[in-house]
Amino acid sequence: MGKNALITGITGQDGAYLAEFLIKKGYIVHGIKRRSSLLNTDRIDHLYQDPHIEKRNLILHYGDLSDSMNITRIIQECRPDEIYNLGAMSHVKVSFDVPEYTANTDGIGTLRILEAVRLLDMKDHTRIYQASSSELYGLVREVPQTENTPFYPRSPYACAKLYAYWITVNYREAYGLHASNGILFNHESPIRGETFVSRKITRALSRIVLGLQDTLYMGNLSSKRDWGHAKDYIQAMYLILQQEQPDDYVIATGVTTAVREFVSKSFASLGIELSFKGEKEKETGKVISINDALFTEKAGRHYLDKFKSRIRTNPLVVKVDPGYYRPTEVDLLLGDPTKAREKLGWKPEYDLDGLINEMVDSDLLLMKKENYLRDGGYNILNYFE
Ligand code: NAP
Ligand code: G4F
Repeated sequence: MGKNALITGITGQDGAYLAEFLIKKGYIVHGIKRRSSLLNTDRIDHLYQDPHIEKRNLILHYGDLSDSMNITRIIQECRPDEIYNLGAMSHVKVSFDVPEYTANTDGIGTLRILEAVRLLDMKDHTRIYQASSSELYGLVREVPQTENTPFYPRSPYACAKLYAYWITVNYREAYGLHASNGILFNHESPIRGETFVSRKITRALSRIVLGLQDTLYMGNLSSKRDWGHAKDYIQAMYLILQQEQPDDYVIATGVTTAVREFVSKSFASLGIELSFKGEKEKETGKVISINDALFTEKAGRHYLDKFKSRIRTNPLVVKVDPGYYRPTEVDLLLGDPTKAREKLGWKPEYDLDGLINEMVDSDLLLMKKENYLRDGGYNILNYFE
């Protein structure tokens, strides 16, 4: 018989990819979704099955990580072989605005899962994956970061995740739970949340090229991240839970890139060359050349002349808005995934260019849809942060 998995955060980026991956492996996947006033299952709608179908392989439960009884009841009802705790208030900048909520969901939420498995006497039945984060390294103590690098969190989000990390280790050591941390570095995809920097860039680029937006306003362009593709990273989560012994693993590509470079690479993927000038909030990114053939191949000839005429009057397509700065920043993340490669046999398939290409292609397609609607007389809204 197939295994049962429970995914918290199934409606998020990683939850959606992981659910699809596990269903393909023959799992019955249970997911916790939050009640919201608008439907929030866009990322998993393609996996959705009518509740009247017998033998469904995707079953959704209403719930929230801030509700112990709800979490305990769901675990009791679905008796999962594996729990992937991906649910979290996952935006670092927003965590400065909602620190208590973040601590409750991202920190104590993890305790609620561990304690439920312990109280229900399921510790020999259920393996637990905790979504830990490279944000734990914060003001980094060494480069690159390994499983042994000391933590120095720099946000309420990272402080909450620090608690979650250690309570997972503690339940493993104190009660013998099969509970593991994946210390995942940044991972992105076409379904990444729109307010994380990668997706903000690829969406804005697409809108600028199609004439739906003039400027991309950015925060700190100099911070560096080790970016991978979410499709690679969810496989690492799965592998971690297939190990006989629970343990903690860094999951990263081993390559770090500045945010500015991510912007340049994204524009370059459509044949647009940018040059950056100025410092801090005075920094701007200007279009200095266009590769007509590449632009036409990717975006379509239809948009080329209009784009050229717009940038003749406004070539400064990237500007800085200090409103996006964080009170304390994480300047440099670079992971060393040696342990994961050697013990799990995990290796990412995507490199940064492949990731960016996929994200830009996907956002261009989405924004073309917006453009058709606008041309058809519909009111198009932008969703700025
Ligand atoms: P995401 O897209 O923001 O998804 C977060 C998920 O958590 C969503 O399904 C969200 O539900 C759910 N959630 C939020 N608050 C909740 C609550 N109180 N109770 C139950 N569920 C709640 O995040 P992601 O990128 O997939 O990341 C997955 C996990 O990995 C998170 O824990 C994140 O902190 C961690 N992580 C991510 C990265 C990365 O680069 N992506 C790196 C390291 C660690 P709604 O859809 O209703 O909002
Ligand atoms: O894309 P970000 O918001 O991701 P951040 O803060 O690194 O956190 C993400 O990765 C963590 C793993 O390391 C996860 F744990 C966490 O849940 C989340 O998925 O920002 C990346 C960098 C930061 O240095 C930020 O200051 O980009 C910089 N940045 C510059 N301008 C911006 C912007 N970030 C955002 N979101 N928006 C901007 O306009």
